[in-house]
Amino acid sequence: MQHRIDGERLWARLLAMAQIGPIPGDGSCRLTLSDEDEAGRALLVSWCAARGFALRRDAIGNLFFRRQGRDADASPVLVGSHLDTQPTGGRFDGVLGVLAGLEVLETLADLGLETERSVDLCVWTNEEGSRFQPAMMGSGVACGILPLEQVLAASDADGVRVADELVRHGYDREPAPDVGLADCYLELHIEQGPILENTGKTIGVVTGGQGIRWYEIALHGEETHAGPVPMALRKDPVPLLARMIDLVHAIGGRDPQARCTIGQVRTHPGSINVVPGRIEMTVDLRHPDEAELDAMHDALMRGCRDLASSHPSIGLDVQLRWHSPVVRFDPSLAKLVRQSAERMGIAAHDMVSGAGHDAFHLARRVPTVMIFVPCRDGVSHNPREYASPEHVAAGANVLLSVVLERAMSRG
Ligand code: HGY
Ligand code: MN
Ligand code: MN
Repeated sequence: MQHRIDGERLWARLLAMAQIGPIPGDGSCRLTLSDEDEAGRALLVSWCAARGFALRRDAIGNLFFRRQGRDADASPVLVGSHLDTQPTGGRFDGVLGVLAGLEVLETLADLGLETERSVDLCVWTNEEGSRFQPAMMGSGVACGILPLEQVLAASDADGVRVADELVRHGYDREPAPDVGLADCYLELHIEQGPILENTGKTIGVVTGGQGIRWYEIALHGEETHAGPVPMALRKDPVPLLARMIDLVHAIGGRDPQARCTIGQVRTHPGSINVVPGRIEMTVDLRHPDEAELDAMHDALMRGCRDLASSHPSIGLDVQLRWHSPVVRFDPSLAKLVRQSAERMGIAAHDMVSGAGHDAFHLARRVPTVMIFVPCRDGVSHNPREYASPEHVAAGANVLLSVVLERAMSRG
């Protein structure tokens, strides 16, 4: 017998969560550990408490809701994702994986199915890395990849630290479950790209994720008046910024699988009639092949050295802030996803994730796989982000099927 989730309940939950931190255009803004993020978490806590799913929290604010299995000693099956969003985020990125995970727990409870293994719903703190860097912070700490003290000290643009926000919201250093003891980790997510929609497939069988490198680059010149000083006498970093932009996009254009993004450019003091004394910019490089990502890194470092020497009056400082290596997910779990979709007559497509996810960290500790569903026009990190109720339900049903495969036996 093939069990099914309650698609209407899941869709209603997605719309209810979207009421928290709403922004124009049907989007969401719940920045990590903001009041909106905390309100979204509180709503989830209330839903889970109503079903008796016991909550545990760790020192970085990750949430773990457990539906107890028959064998308390058996390694649990983990499902989940994140609730924090980008500043101009959508209603599905991360939220779908969390609420589909809740829907799976509730469906198991509605059916009265006693699983051998416990099933834990995980909500990872700061997946987005927008307010606090790096991204995938909570899962990185839980997997022993990011040092707790380092991320607690991370601060936002206003100098507020992660540690300050955790204290403000009443998180304390509870003993964390060791995610390394889990049987597996399963994450449902919107694709955030155009492949599934363009191929007409409903389920993405995600076999891995591309590598990511984040950089912070500072260009140092000298502030001066925009009027009296001749161009040749200025120490204006803007011409070098133009060369840097060309360099980064030349690197990103080196092959169709390479990605480069300059997400932030800030001039200081940022006044219309002051030549900037300092310019800060960020660079995000990605590639599905680690050696190619290394080559992109080398090209960026070499290019920065060349530009620094051709602009001797301007200081150029490059910092690698974060490196998430190329990741491979578990082939046997990918096979379960493929078989589940096939059994349900749902078209599936093997693919690699372009976006980073908490599953990238989990995959370095336990067998892990992701399940994608299409998002309209491939758009995400945008209020326009949208996934249909049918695709949402299909993804959650495949998630339920794989959870049952893994949780119903100790095999
Ligand atoms: O950066 C990413 O790919 C993810 O959205 N944090
Ligand atoms: Mn996400
Ligand atoms: Mn995201």
